[in-house]
Amino acid sequence: MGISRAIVVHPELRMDMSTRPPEMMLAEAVRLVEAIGLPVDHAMNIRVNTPRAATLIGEGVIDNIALHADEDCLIVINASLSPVQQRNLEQKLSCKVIDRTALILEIFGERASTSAGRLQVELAALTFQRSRLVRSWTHLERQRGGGGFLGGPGERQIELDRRMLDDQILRIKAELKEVERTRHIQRQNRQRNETPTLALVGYTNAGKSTLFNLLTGAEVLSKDMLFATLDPTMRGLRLSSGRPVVLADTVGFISHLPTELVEAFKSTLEEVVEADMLIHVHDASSPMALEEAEDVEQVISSLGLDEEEQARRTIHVFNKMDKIKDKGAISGLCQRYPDAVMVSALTHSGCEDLNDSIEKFLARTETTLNIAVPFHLGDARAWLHEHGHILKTQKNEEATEERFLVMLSEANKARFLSRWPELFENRLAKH
Ligand SMILES: Nc1nc2c(ncn2[C@@H]2O[C@H](COP(=O)(O)OP(=O)(O)OP(=O)(O)O)[C@@H](O)[C@H]2O)c(=O)[nH]1
Ligand SMILES: [Mg+2]
Repeated sequence: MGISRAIVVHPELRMDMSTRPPEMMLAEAVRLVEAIGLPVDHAMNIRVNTPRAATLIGEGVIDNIALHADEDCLIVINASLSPVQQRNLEQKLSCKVIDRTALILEIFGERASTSAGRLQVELAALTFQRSRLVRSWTHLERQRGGGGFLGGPGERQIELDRRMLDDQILRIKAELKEVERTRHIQRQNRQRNETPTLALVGYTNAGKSTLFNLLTGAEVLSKDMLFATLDPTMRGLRLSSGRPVVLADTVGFISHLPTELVEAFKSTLEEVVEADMLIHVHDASSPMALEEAEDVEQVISSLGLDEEEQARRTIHVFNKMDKIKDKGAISGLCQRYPDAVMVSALTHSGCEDLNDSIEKFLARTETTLNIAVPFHLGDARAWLHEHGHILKTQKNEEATEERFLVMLSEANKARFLSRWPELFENRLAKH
């Protein structure tokens, strides 16, 4: 029989500095298990005053779990287990036991659908496995009988496992490099086009994909499930002023995101933080919205965007406002992010405000030029249409020239200037 149901245990560890109430942590762990399609039979919070080296949790609790468990059961411990602890628990309970990191890896493994995504998950899983081999060195020491196909007789199995994992890790890293090279070229092309890229970031289930679909008309899976999205999607769209931008939807974050995953997904995530603008989507209806925001900011910091740079490049969106009956309930969030835009991706309320806020943000990094282009310079006019954000055009009476009120990024302004310097002589005026 395979595994058909799960028991979730959240050990409340005293050294855990988390500000979240344990029942919230437990509820999130249950949702993580549901994200791999397993029904949760029992969920329990347990207080662990002295973590046991051999099993983490005490005998009494193990007996209690055993009352509900059988071999069709997966036991999920919402903490980090050492390989020894995991093995001992499996022996005592006679069923499969995994910890939070293994669970999240499992979800990612199910979701990955692009080749890059699959490689990244595989890399994370192998790194995780390898770290466990090293840590459990003294406990997992086994001899492999002679004639094993993996190596000479008498060689330690663990060394073979380690070597095999290292080989696989190297192979995957090489494959990933190739994928990254292609993506890098695509990114460079986008940058050359100067179409600004906006990336949706946020805690898992905040509503990023719903908002993405609403803004772009795409049909990315949005679902009431943790980690519905794994692989990034990009779509072009026009803001209401007609200005083109590229919007990116991507994987959501969670508290205690396994470091192996952050490391393996670094290139995907770096692409996110390299966007010209980050749209941090908050689930305003979550009682843990502030803590979730902190987790998101921490992951982004770990990718190299310090607090100041993040603040400069991010706008905040409070989503699911349709669920908020009393604004007092989100006063903490409002205090922390006073300029946030309030929307509901479900009822579409606040979308115009979001549009305006994006336009305003982009305008901050651009200069507005008022420039007259002689009619015969068709290529200059076409260039402005392609690369600039045109606010207004007007032909003169004789129809010999067209005046543009246009917003250009600094880089594009320099390009235009070097190509058509004559247009700037005596004509350039800051709007
Ligand atoms: N009530 C309400 N529900 C919303 C809103 N926006 C999204 N949802 C729901 O929230 C759930 C999660 O939405 P997604 O768009 O999949 O969230 P996500 O941020 O992309 O999540 P991951 O991809 O898992 O990180 C879905 O059930 C949506 O229907 C909203 O404005 N109001
Ligand atoms: Mg999503």
